[in-house]
Amino acid sequence: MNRDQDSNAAVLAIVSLGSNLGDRGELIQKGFTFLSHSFAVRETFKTSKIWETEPVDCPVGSPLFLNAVAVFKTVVAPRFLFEQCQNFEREMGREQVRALNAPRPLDLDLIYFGDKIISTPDLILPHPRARSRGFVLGPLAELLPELLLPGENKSVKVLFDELQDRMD
Ligand code: PH2
Ligand code: MG
Ligand code: MG
Repeated sequence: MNRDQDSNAAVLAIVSLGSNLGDRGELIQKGFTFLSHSFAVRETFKTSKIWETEPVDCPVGSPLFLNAVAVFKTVVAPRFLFEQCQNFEREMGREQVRALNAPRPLDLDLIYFGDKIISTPDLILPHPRARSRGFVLGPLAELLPELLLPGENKSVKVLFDELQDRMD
């Protein structure tokens, strides 16, 4: 598989990080280091604060998550980024066969890759649930409040604020 994109222009990528098993803070930090060292074009790597969040659509009794978002420019191809993230999740101890949304040491989800729209069985871009998940939108709104996800006419900040209002 090709590591690089066809064009050599850097593209903005967004990865959401989540952990609710093991040393969550250390795992998120390891995720940041992995992403910045493996894919980011120099000096274009930003991270949100780390948020502690309630599990959403997880098995009853699941532990709280730590979540964060990383935003960076990259010249690698989206599928390469996706597959490397999956390999790193496994390196951090994630089980291959697991129950839906079971607790995990580290989850790295590719949320956005420039204006790319991809629809394959294992990789959909932009991430289909990003626009309805506070644990993605909140950290992302810190970094890119005005961003419009492809196919969406409300900014990340507006989507997050609306989600918060529905929770009240
Ligand atoms: N990830 C999920 C399902 N539910 N809930 C929170 N709070 N944080 C997550 O990262 C998360 C979730 C699927 O990967
Ligand atoms: Mg996930
Ligand atoms: Mg995932």
